[in-house]
Amino acid sequence: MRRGTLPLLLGIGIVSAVITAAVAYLIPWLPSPASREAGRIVFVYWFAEWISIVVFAAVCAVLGTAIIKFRVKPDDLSDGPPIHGHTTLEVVWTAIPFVLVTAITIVSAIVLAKNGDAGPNPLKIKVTGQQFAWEFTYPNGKTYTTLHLPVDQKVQLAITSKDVIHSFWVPQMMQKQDAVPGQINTLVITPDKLGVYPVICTELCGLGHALMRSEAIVTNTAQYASWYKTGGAPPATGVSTTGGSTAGGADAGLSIFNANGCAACHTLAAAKATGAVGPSLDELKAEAARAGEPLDAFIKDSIVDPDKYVEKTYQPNVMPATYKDTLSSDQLDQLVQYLATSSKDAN
Ligand code: HEC
Ligand SMILES: [Cu+2]
Repeated sequence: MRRGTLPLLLGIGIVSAVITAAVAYLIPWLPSPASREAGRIVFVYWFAEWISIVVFAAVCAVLGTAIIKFRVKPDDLSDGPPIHGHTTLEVVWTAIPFVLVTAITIVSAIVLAKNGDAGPNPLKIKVTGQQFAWEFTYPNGKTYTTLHLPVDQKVQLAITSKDVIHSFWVPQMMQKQDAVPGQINTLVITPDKLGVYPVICTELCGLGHALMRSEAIVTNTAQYASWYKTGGAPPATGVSTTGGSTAGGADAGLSIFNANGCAACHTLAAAKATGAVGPSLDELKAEAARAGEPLDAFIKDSIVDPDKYVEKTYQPNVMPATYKDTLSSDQLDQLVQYLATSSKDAN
């Protein structure tokens, strides 16, 4: 070995390792985990990250040293020495990556198995995606538009969709699971940090996709229990229960409006909705007059058969045509009444 080669190798290696480790640690690449599953995923991430940092530093050290120490002199036109392989070196550079990759595989497999294990007694919640809203149905049969979770309890989500493929994601809980019509996919989460986290649809599912969001509210066991017992009185955020045949009046209409993703595309002052994909529902009276129909009939037709009358400057085939199947006739009536009254108030 030429003089000074070893210190140079070590020097470049250490400097590269420090720089990459700083980039990895000082920039917050990942949200801080809010579930045990996410904690394990972060562990796998750093396990692979450290291996990568060491390998990267080793490559930089060898490359840098070769460039600095073994550069040909400008007028040296001679051939290098003939080399015929190096068995030890080849065994080493095959064995080390083999061990590292196998280690990552084993750690990932263990975490995957643990993260998929719902345990003997998980809280089971049904999650339903539809254009463009989420619904969460609890063991007592009640359905909400936000996901309430008790801290430190294993939860098994059974995820499905009413129309196209969506995907359930809470960034701080890191796992994603597709919501596929006709199929139930499960996801286990064990929230371990109190807080309110976004629920995001992470599968492009149509025009309202970017607005297909909800909230996961993680509370302590006592708060959760009282929320669950009182039938989930509407939280301060203004989101309320849906689907219950006990509910009635404007509240029920508003809930149906929110639970069915109408707000993603329509503006409606009464619901604090500001969607701009479809016409403003504050102007329904004028729109019904233009279509030449009585208000209630116009609203009902527009929901059941959106392309029957298409407002000028808007496109057909944008509003989902599935509401006639997904809304019960009670819900449809409540929704029509709600829209008819809200738009009258607005005028
Ligand atoms: C993907 C976006 C989208 C969603 C979700 C959506 N709509 Fe629409 N909606 C539209 C568009 C675009 C139009 C205008 C074209 C048409 O009439 O089909 C429209 C038209 C309407 C009209 C007629 C208004 C007029 O002036 O012609 C009503 C009423 C209406 N929607 C109600 C609803 C209700 C209630 C929901 C929820 C159950 C809903 N929409 C969900 C996009 C949407
Ligand atoms: Cu979606």
